[in-house]
Amino acid sequence: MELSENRLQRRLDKLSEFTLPGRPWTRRAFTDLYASARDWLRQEMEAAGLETRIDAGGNLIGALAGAEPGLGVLAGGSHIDTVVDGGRYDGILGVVTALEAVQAIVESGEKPRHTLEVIDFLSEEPSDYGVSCIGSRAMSGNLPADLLEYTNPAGERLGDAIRRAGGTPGKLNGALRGDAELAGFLELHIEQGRVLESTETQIGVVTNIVGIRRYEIVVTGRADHSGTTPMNLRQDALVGASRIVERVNAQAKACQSSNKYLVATVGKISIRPDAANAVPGEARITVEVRSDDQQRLDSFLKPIIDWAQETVCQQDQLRIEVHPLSASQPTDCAGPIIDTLADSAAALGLSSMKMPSGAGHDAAHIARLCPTGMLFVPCLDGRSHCPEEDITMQDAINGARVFTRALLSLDCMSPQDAMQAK
Ligand code: HGY
Ligand code: MN
Ligand code: MN
Repeated sequence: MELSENRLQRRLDKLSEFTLPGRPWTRRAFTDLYASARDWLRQEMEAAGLETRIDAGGNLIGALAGAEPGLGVLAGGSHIDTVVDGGRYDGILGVVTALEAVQAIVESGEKPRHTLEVIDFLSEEPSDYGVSCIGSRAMSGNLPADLLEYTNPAGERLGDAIRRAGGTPGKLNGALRGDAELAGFLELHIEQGRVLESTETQIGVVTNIVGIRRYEIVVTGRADHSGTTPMNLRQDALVGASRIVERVNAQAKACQSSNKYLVATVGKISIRPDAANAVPGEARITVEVRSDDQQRLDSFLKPIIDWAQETVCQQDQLRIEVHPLSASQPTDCAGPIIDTLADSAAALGLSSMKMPSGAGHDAAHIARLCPTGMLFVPCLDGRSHCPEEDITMQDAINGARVFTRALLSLDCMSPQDAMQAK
């Protein structure tokens, strides 16, 4: 059974062409550009001999029937949406690799025991509706009805956007896959950090994926004329928000420890009236906290809000509101899949190391449904979520070979073994 490096490269190149002109790489979920990319991908899946469908969560799925359907589905995939001005490989490497692996199996004439699925999850990146991992949340029954009411800046409900993407929002009141329907899930992804590159390791085998909390904090003061309002009479919302940003950063630095991972970021800010000659009356910031420890995740923000109420708000007569946006739990990958990935790398003569993922992934949600594993390949200088993101084709093909070998190993596992991986 042979993987085609040329076809892998061709598909990566073609999928990369679906980007906003002059803003590589920007392929935001729910846009026409994204719909065109998905339509191209669907055609590639069908040309590879897969049956395609869009599930109720808006996920694009290509399936190859197995010889023993009772064994359940082995799936692989990732996402093809990007952040704004994002990277060329974040997400698409996992989708294109899963498609290449299954197409190579089709071309070998071998019939897999399990049904194999290639999945492009809807909107993995934080969307304009304030929610990320929309398709994998939906598939795992973690997209509650209140999130469907979130709106984008144009006022469209998330539920309507999912319908526009081919999903059925009315059917999202539970997991979209039955118990044990999925026997296992694998996701190949670029590392988005610099551990593999700095240790010259070819493959990362992911042990666990951080949990993520995202909040919007709205600071309200009073918009005033910047020229006629004395400094001691201002209620400057941006000054207040800036002090909270500084506090988030300081508290995250104070939380650093050798055995627990925690990072916090304020990556988005908007102010009103947003004019050079107006004192800001409102500032909105997003606070994102990531950790492998549930208790640290849950307890991070409250001390900051309490401090802000007693200081920032009192001193400058400001008000703050905290709106939780989304949450994902710290997730362990399945031991037997970790071992299968490590064994596959070794069998191919590739160096590997076990490591946590500081990035969130669809795999973290699918792990609620079935034994799940992830593997990383190095990316240049650890850069990601920026146009400088880059990998070598050798690393891409290394990842594809390990992914494919692990998929074949899992396919030959007996159902009992697979179930033990839970
Ligand atoms: O934000 C993340 O961790 C992922 O790259 N979407
Ligand atoms: Mn990303
Ligand atoms: Mn990603």
